[in-house]
Amino acid sequence: MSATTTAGGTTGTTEYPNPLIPGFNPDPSAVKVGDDYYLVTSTFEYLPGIPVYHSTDLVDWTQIGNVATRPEQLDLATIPTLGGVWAPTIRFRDGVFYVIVTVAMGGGCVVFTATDPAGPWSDPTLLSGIAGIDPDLAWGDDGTAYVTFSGLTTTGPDAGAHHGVQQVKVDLETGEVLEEPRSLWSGTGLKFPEAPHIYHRGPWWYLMIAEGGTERGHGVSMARGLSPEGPFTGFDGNPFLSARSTSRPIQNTGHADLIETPDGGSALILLGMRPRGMTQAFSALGRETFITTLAWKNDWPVAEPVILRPRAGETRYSIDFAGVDALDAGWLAIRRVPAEVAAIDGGKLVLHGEGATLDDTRPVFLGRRQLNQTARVSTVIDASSGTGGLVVRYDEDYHTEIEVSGTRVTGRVHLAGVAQEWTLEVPAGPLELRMSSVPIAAGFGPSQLSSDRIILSIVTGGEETVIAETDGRYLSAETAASFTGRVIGVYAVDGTVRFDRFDYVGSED
Ligand code: 6LW
Repeated sequence: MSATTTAGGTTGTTEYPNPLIPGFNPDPSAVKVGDDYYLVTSTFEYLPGIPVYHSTDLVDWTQIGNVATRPEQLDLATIPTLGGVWAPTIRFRDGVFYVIVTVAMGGGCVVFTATDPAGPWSDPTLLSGIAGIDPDLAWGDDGTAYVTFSGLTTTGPDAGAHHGVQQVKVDLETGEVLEEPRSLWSGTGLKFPEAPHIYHRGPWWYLMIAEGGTERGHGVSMARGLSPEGPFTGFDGNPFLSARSTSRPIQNTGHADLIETPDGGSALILLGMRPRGMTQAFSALGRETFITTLAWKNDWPVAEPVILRPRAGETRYSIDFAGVDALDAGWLAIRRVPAEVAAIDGGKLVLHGEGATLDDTRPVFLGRRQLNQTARVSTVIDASSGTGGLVVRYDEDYHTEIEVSGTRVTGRVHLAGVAQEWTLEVPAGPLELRMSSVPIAAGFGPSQLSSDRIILSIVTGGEETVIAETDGRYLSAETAASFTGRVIGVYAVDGTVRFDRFDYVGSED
């Protein structure tokens, strides 16, 4: 099976499905090469870093690999939560694919290259003179390589300072920055001008940015000039795209990249969130990738609002480890690559605990993105010689799990250092664990404010036993104050823990 394939359920190519790439896939960037599209997103403390998705119609997408698959490509071992891989840009020139990205609170701005976007990708080239985030890569008509970035400093004594949108010329071969950063147009004055991209279209060079912050005030603004270095003049209609203060089901829309559609038109690929609850307060999945079409009027953009068009039917996959000999590209581990924490042996997924729990920053964990608003993940665990289980995770402070050690089962909710547990004894032997996200019951009251309910259950002798049911709002991007999204996976704390399968079914109910 391919790691992640989103297909079908479309309503015509000018009405693209949204979310375009569901689940924790923020800060998208895409490039069109011939009839092929490649798209990358942020991965923060997770590895492999930077998934690469492929499409030929902007509708159906398949994950074809990841940029950072080797430990030597990204050292995230001690990266703080919230830090790590922020906002890649993917571009193509003269047969070479480039991904430029910031390792925030860590190694800084780096560039990876590949001739095949499925990989392998190169080791990183550091661009040491770029103290900012959201680097864009573009070439002038004379071949000059420009990096345009958001001047938010994430390390050192200046951490937190924001110098607006800046630009430098670079030597991509050596990583040398060839000048001091120049300040460019930085939006209409809303906070956090970021996600800059420059484009050459007709007589104009366009500078498109996000501003307002990645929360509900997020928006997309555009400026234009006659040179890639500016000066740029802002559009009177900025921010020309935003969901702020609307009741649209897709909120936080921003951080866009401009792409040519198969019919020669224009579209924006951007991030958004699908908060649920009566006041649209809680987004279980975090920031996902969306798309909207774009028209041009007097050489200024006119964007359609980002319309929710869920793909029809369920999302369903089943991974039987007896039938696979390698981990596909959709698996995620924390601050180290999957091969360092898990292996397939004897037809089972085998994890060896190291004593770290899910409250630690480097647990033995292997997971996958929750892709739908409601979902159920089940696995069959053999914890006869170890301790481990099934968890839905935001980070080391926000997780909910079913843990098994021998015949003892513990349901646990851990929220910002506070934990509640439920325990029971079960017969020895393999045990099915289930983690379910279910919709809130209909009504108009306090409980309808939340996003979902999370049900922890086990199946013994064909009977499902609910261990606990908890409020899903505490595993949402807003509550966890997280840039990532729900990741559901298996883990080991000590000893050896084996898993037979990993089954996912989700829908947009
Ligand atoms: C990303 C930046 C942002 O680099 O968050 O809030 C960072 N906006 O555009 C991580 O997603």
